[in-house]
Amino acid sequence: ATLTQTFAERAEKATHPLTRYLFRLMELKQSNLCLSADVTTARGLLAIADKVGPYIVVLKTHYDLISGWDYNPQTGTGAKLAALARKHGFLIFEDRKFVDIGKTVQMQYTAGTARIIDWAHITNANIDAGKDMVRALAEAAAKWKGRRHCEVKTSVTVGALDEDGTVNGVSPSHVEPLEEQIRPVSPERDADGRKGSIVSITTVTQSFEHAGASGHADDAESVFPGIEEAPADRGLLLLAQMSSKGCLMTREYTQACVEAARDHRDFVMGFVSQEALNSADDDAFIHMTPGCKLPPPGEEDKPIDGDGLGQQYNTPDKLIKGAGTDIVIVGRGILEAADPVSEAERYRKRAWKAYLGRLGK
Ligand code: 5BU
Repeated sequence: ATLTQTFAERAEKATHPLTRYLFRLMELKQSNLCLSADVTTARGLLAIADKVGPYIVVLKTHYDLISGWDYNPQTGTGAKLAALARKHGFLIFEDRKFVDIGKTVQMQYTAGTARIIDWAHITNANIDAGKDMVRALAEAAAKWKGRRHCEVKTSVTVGALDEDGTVNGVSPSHVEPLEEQIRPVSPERDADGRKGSIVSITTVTQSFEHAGASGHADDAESVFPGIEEAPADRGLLLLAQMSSKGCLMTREYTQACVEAARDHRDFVMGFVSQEALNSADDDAFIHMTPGCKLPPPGEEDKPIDGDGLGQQYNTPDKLIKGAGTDIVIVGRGILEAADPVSEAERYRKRAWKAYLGRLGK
């Protein structure tokens, strides 16, 4: 069923609000292209996102290969990327490939330096460690959603820790602190910041209006005026198959991903895979596929070599029309072109044509 349905029809069937939004975006922009923005600097990332934004529906990142990433939640790289996502109408997909116990992935998703959940609409997970971690990530996303309307109040206070363990000089506590870090600062401090020490207290009382969660009137106007605001949701793609040579993911593993997706329809948007995995009743899920490259213009019949490091490539036609996936993910094919913007447009046209071909149009 999936192969013959339009993205507009699937927008109606999808259970996840972000998937519905994405399918509508695809129809509106006539694009089923994702740029894998594997550049090495934050500045380069923002520049390419702004230039290629009109041609794509998803921007895929690996934040950990980017130098100069600014972690400030309100003015940093994630927030700037989210503003570009609103401007051009695309979703941000951090290709983090979470794999660990549930508690750890929750923390990696929501905390630490990058706070992926704050700026990435979509992330992905490898379920080798067992599917409970999908539930763990889903719970973290639900909690995040509950908090997002709050404003942030961060304050740093220097106070003294009393004998009884209370801190003098704590910042306003009319709202429940999300986090409070009490660090000893005085030279004669006790290493554990125990009673009598001079301490510095950082209180994050509320979470900020999360990047990417809403639109703002002051954003530069989009070239696609019909674009709606993305819903304030977070979604997960399950890493069901990989593009690389000798990939060890078995059929059983891939099938387990399909089952885990069905168990978490409110959080799992679909799959990163090399082919459509849906059965007839599941066309609500979306498939995104890396390992995509076109032969250079004018050399259409030439085979496309891998990169010598295990990556294998297929054309948009083969992936979308042949294998039934929905979105092609292209990195170096676009990034290393002499003119990445016109190359992005070439990929967009090809991928869209492959989709129309699949529909028999
Ligand atoms: P390329 O330059 O188009 O080869 O980049 C492909 C990107 O997709 C790169 O960021 C990989 O980490 C990512 N990728 C992949 O190549 N194959 C996979 O199966 C998955 C991700 Br999952």
